Amino acid sequence: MSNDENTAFSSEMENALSTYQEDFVRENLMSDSFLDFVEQNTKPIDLLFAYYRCAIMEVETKFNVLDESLSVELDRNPIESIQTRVKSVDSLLRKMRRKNIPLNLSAIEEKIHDIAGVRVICSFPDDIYELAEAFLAQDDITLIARKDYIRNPKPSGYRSLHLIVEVPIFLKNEKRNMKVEVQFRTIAMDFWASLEHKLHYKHDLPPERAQALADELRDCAEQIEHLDQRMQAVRNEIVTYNKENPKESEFPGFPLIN
Ligand code: 0O2
Repeated sequence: MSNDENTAFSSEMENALSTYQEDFVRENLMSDSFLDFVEQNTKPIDLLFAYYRCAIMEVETKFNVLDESLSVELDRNPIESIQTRVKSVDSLLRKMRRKNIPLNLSAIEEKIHDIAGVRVICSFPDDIYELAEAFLAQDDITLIARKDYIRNPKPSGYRSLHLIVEVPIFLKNEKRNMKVEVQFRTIAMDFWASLEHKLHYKHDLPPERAQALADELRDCAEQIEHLDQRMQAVRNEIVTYNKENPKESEFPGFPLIN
C-alpha cells in the first residue's frame, strides 16, 4: 500500500469505528431495556450508598469519642485527623471487574468490603494499636478481617493497619449491619502513602526507571518508619520523665474530687 492509500485506509477505519461506537451506545446504553434497568436500580443503589454513609458517621463518631476521652488520660490527642470517603463508582466497577463479582447489590455488599472507608491518622505508631484495640472492644463492632501492613509492610513499602468491621446502623424500621474499612496510619505513613499514590498513577516510565523509582520509594518508606520510631522514643522518654517527676499541686490541701 502506498502512503496515501495507507492514510485513506486509516481514516476510513476511524470513521467506521466511530459510527460503530455511536451505534453501540444508541442500541445498548440508550436502549429502553437498559434505561429501565437504570431506573429500577438507581433507588436501591442510592439507598445502599446512603447506608454506607450512615455507617461512616457511626464509626467516625466512635473515633471522635475515643479521641476526646483519651485526650484527658494522655494529656494530648492521639488522633491527628480523620478522613472518610465512600468508594467512587468508577473504583467500585473496576474492583467488580477485577474480582469478577456478580452484578447485583447483595454480591456487592457481601464481597466488597471497602465501599465505606474511614482513615484515622494518628500521632505515633503506638496510638494506632491502642485506638484499634479500644475500637474493637466496643460490643457493637464485629471484626471481619485484619491486615497489619505496619508489622508486615506491602512490597511497595506501604504501611497501615487495615480493619474490616461490621457496625450496626439504626434505620426507621430495621437495624442493618454495614461493613466499613478502617485504615490507621501515622502522619508519616500517610505522607508516604498519599505521595506514592499520586506518583504511582501518573507515570508512564520505561520499566527499568519504574523499577528504580519503586526501589527509591521503598527506601523512603523505610526511612519514614525509622522516623516514626525515633519520634515515639522521644515521646516515651518525656512521658516516663513526667511520671517519675510529677508536678506538685499548687493547692495540695483542696482536692476537688476525693
Ligand atoms: P480506593 O477506593 O481508591 O481507596 P481486598 O479489598 O482485600 O480484596 P485490596 O483492595 O487490594 O483487596 O485491599 P488492600 O490492599 O488491603 O487495601 C487497598 C487500599 O489500601 C487501597 O485502596 C489504598 O487505599 C491502600 N493501599 C494498599 N496498597 C497500597 C500501596 O501500595 N500504596 C498506597 N499508596 N496505598 C495502598 P484502593 O484500592 O486504592 O481503593
